[in-house]
Amino acid sequence: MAIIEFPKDIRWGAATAAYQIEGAATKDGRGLSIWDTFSKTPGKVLNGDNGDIACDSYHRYEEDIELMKELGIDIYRFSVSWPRIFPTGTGEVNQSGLQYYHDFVDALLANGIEPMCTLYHWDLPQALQDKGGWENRETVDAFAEYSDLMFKEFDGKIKKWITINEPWCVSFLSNFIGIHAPGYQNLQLATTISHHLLLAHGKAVTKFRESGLTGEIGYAPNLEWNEPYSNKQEDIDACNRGMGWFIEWFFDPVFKGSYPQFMLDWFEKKGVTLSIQDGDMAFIHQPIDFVGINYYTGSVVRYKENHELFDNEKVDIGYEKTDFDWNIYPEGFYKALSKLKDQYGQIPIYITENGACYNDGVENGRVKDQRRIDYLKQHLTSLSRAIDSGVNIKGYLTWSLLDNFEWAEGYDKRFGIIHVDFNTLERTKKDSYYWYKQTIKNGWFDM
Ligand code: NCW
Repeated sequence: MAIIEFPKDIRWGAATAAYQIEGAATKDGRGLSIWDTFSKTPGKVLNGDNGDIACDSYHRYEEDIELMKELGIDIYRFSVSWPRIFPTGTGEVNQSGLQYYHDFVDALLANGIEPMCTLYHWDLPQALQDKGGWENRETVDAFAEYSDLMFKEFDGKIKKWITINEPWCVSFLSNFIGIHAPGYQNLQLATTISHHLLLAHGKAVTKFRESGLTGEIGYAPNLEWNEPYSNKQEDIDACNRGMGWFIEWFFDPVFKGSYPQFMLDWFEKKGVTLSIQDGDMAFIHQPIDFVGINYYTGSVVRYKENHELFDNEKVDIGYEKTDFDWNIYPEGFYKALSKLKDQYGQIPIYITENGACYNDGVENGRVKDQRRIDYLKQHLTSLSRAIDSGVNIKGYLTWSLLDNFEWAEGYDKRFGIIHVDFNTLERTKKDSYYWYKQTIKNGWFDM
């Protein structure tokens, strides 16, 4: 048995996102988002589920905060629903929406929990989608306006801001692979959007700096680690292209001021061009205070001509899988963090999401999710190795506090350390909740 111990100053937390937990879809003047539209389009979400009620956290946040308090977390990461603030994306502010987040943030603070606020976790106001969504540069400016309002409104209350959650998902998963809202399958569109998202991030950071407010700001890309199937150069190159889609494409512009040439060349080969306007890169390439990393999985990849986007294919070499069918690959977590350090230096990092989908249910009042505990132990062991090797880790937030609306998978996939019965909305602490509570209290666990 080994003891895995963490530095005393590491901050522990848990994360959620507005559309996945809030419900109250028509309450207090909330406007529609693209996820309302998408989830109500037949065939888009498993079982026809939608976020109308979700965990009903909009009404039950006091109970949720009690659960957080007992858990002992330092930080709670949540997202703001843009259409609650600007029901049509821009223009008139919905004061009731703002008031809800004031009440909520005040309650967190009163309980000694620091809020970490994500400004965009995928619920774009439908009114902006109707004008082209993220393809339209006006959406970028609308995001900057919305961010600016939030910074000023919550000055002194919220000191940790995340601009965009998982820009890869917002661009490529949603507009090229097409399984998330708005559901297009167009590589040029998705690539344009990826640039606009980075620009939106940059413009929000500019607003934050101009406002002179206290606090820290960053963004939260998701990383999927890839291992080459063999040491043949073609496999290594295919693997690097696959990974470059997650890492270099979304990190180089922010930290180096340019897009990676090997990826630009590849996109050009696919007939895709990037239209960068004067001044864009200056917005994107400016100092941020931390980067949020979302890590879940890794895959083995090999070269296959004319296959998928990068002439590569995933090979199943028998890794264990979660109930989402995602490979469990904790080594990739360590390797991804090491790669970030090697390529971009010792930027302060919060792990803004890490966790696993296991669908264990309640039996006699208990949820025995030992597999989630094992997953968390393995990934926290990798994190500890990364810290020991000099990666600048500030905090770790698990995904997710609660089982919730898992986007295209509806309520079928459960990531929570707290079980939610979606009929009664009753919360039940899982075994992993108790394990995490003990780990936070001790600052170590037995492996
Ligand atoms: S779907 C997804 N997730 C989960 C979600 O609940 C959360 O909101 C996200 O930040 C857990 O963490 C993120 N990520 C998308 C991964 C895409 C995998 C599908 C690839 C299919 C080609």
